[in-house]
Amino acid sequence: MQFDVLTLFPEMFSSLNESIIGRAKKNKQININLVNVRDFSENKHNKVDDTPYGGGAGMVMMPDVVYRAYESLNNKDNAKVIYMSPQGKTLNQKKVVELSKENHLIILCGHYEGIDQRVLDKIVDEEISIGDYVLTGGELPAMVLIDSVSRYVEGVLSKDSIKEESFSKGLLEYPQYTRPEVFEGMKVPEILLSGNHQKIDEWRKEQSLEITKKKRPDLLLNE
Ligand code: 4GS
Repeated sequence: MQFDVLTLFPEMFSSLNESIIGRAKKNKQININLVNVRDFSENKHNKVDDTPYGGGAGMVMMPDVVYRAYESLNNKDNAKVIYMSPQGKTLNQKKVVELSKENHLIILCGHYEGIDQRVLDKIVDEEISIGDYVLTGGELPAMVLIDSVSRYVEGVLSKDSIKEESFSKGLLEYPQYTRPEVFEGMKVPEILLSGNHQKIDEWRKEQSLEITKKKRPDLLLNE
């Protein structure tokens, strides 16, 4: 899967070189193309933002600079353009699965007070928020989107992980335990040592359901 990211801070995305997403990049299961919007400033000081018309605090990213950065991608396969913004629909797992079926996404990250509305109107297909709080930029949200969507790209996770996840669809995870068998006087639940895989599956399913009822009953109502 191809991700193109339009950002003023491409270096922030170096965290995607670690762990599972780093491996997916090395294995060419995903490709993340970082486009530095600043490279498309035609100003001698590489200026990318200006003060807002009408006054007010902060700076606004200029529409022509963002547009040139977008145009440099030659979006010929008509990839969906996503703008990370608190005004978008809040990301959930259903949306993540839906987006993982695309083979190319373009993600636009705003910084400062935001981006001139005219270029958003011209190029953005969909706005997505990662939650109801205000960040300094869309870079962390873009990384959240790339991470969550990449998990569903063929080969990124093991077949077993995918199977387990679809088995407990929409529920919270059951508790996990590893060695030692006794930690600070607390024993691992006996059933997990029994070797009875059918009973273990039943126990885990029941734990998932109970934990979800107790901590996030709202998830049980969502389809
Ligand atoms: C989010 C969010 C966000 C809003 C970007 C203020 C800089 C900032 N983006 N989900 N301007 N929450 N963006 O806070 O996506």
